[in-house]
Amino acid sequence: MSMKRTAKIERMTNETKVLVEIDLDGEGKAIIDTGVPFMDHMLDLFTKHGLFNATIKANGDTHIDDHHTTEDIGIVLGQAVKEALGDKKSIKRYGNAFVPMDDALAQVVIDISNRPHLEFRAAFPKEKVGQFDTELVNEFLWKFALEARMNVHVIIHYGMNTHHMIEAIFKALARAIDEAITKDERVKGVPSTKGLLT
Ligand SMILES: [Mn+2]
Repeated sequence: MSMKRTAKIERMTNETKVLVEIDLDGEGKAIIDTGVPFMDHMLDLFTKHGLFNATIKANGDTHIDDHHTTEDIGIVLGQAVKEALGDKKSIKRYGNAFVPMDDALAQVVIDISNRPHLEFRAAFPKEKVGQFDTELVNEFLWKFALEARMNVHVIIHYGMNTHHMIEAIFKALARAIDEAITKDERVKGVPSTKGLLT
C-alpha cells in the first residue's frame, strides 16, 4: 500500500491569491484558471504531460502586469509538489526529458535533491507572447525549483518560435518530473547515500 501523493496549498498576499491542489499520480485532469491566459495554456500542458490531476487557481494584480501572479503560482506549485512527494521513498529521483515542438527542441533535466537550483539555458527571440512577458518563464521556474527544492536544468537546443520553445519547456518539465517521481521497487528507502532527501 502506498500513500496518496497529494497536496493542497493556498497562499494569499496583498498581490495575489493562489490555490494549488495536486495529485501526482493522476491522469492529467486539470482545472486551471489563473487570470494569465498564457500560463493557463502552459499549466494545462504541464498537468497533461505529467499525468498530474490538479486545480490551479490564481487571482492577482494582473492590472499591473503578470509578474506577481506568475511568480506566486511558481511558489505555490513548488510547495504543493514538495508536500505531495512526502518522504520521497523509492522514487527514481532523476528525470530527463527531450520534447520537440515543431521547430523547437527543449530538454529538461531534474534532480529531486533538496538542493534548489535553476540552470536556464534558453534565450527567446521575442519578449512577449500575446500579453505575456517571456522573461517570466525564468522567474516562474526559479520559484518553482526553489520551493520544490529541486535542481532544474532547462536547455533549448534550438528553435525559432518563442511560443513553441516555451511550450516545449513546460512539457519537458512535466515529463522529467513524471520520470523522477516514479517509484522503483528496487530502491529501498531514499535514493541518496546521505539517507535523506528532505
Ligand atoms: Mn500552444
